[in-house]
Amino acid sequence: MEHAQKCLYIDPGWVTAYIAAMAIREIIKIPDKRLRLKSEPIEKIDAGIRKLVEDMFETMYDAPGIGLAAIQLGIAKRVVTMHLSKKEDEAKPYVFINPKITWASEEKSTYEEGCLSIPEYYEEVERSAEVKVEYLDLDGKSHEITAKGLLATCLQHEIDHTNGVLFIDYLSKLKRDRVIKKFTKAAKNEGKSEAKGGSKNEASRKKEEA
Ligand code: K1U
Ligand code: ZN
Repeated sequence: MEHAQKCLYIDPGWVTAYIAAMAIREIIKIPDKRLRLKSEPIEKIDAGIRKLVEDMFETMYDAPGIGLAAIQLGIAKRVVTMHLSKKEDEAKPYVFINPKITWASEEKSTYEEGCLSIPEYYEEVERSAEVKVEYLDLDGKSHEITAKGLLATCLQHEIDHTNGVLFIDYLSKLKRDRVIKKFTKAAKNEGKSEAKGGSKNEASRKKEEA
């Protein structure tokens, strides 16, 4: 009996820690107005910021995506996570706190971009081929990175998010209006079904499916 009790005992502290570590958050989608906010700089890298970064990685890998800005989780702080495809040279997890473009090349390059806040919509966008970006790491240490290829594209896309800019802003008004209209209609329909069938978001639906 004593043995059985020992085997069944689960430390509640460990369970709490385990649940706290598993946090896939909801990614907000257009036309959510929060995506147009200018995010605030991080003054102090504390436990809250470290937990936010963990959750951003979980959410980004789950989506799946190669980059994420905190505002896409509805949090207007200048924090970006990134992990490019394994095929790329720069394939490692990156955290950029208060990222700032300090130089952008005149030379341009075009890439077919996507956005987790505008799912399943891809369009070619022209941006600087090379950029220099200053940022802090999770220890508050300052760095400057020189990026080209997908890393340069993704950095510009994510830094745009921290300034309330979306990749559709670089498209023609016709294309932009068309995609905004489509997502506005979808959000309204979702609102109607939520009223009928409860108000579950994507994150809680995924949790139930798991
Ligand atoms: O910021 C975001 O919305 C994430 C976005 C980043 C990005 C992609 C392409 C060009 C610029 C910026 C994405 O991750 S969209 C999804 C995506 O590109 C992808 C997903 C799985 C595997 C490979 C790529
Ligand atoms: Zn995006």
